[in-house]
Amino acid sequence: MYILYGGGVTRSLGPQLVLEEGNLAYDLRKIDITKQEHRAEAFLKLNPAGYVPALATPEGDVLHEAAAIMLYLADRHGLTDLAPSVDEPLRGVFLSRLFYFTNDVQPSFKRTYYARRYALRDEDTSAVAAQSEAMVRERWQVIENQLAANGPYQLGERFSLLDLHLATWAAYGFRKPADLLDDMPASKALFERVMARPKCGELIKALMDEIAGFRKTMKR
Ligand SMILES: N[C@@H](CCC(=O)N[C@@H](CS)C(=O)NCC(=O)O)C(=O)O
Repeated sequence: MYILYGGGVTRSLGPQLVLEEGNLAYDLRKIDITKQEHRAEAFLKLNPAGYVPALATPEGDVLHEAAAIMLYLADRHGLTDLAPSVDEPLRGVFLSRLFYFTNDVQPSFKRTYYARRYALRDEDTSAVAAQSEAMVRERWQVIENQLAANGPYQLGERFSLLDLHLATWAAYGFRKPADLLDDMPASKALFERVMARPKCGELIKALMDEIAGFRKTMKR
């Protein structure tokens, strides 16, 4: 049995969607980041990086990094409907797109939420958030163009966990859930396809509701 740490407004939903799509047994343990539980001693013993999500494997290893967890689950359980296997030529495009998102899109996205950490002076926080948002849009446009030219999924006709991963990030939006998609029609169409999947729609909707509530109390 896997133990997934996260829940609430966190991005544990990416790994959770793979667990659900793969029919894998898991227990979800809530770590409340609004109460700093991700920096508490007990959690740091599990994941010294102090972030959620984290996944404890049946062997007792604790993995972190949402995309790595998603890929690990797909590979380990032979979920080739979620990730091309290592001997498939398409694996190269798949890895390239996954790493592009985690290395290039995600950090700017996260900076929009934690702009305060990056501003040298309090009064610069909004400018850092605005600049980070512009960077997300510019980097996301690369994906949008790929989808418009060769969609509907990131691997063309083939659905994969890339699309689950993208949907969880899109769900956050900037000022309200999923607002980034207002200017990205091909990404929006992909998001709607993911939402229509029986195991995904309700969970993504629940995340969006959590985010909408969280935004009201959140300070950048
Ligand atoms: N690179 C990590 C980032 C994880 C991350 O930033 N998680 C957020 C919650 S969605 C978190 O732990 N935030 C708390 C913080 O940064 O202090 C991943 O992709 O899993």
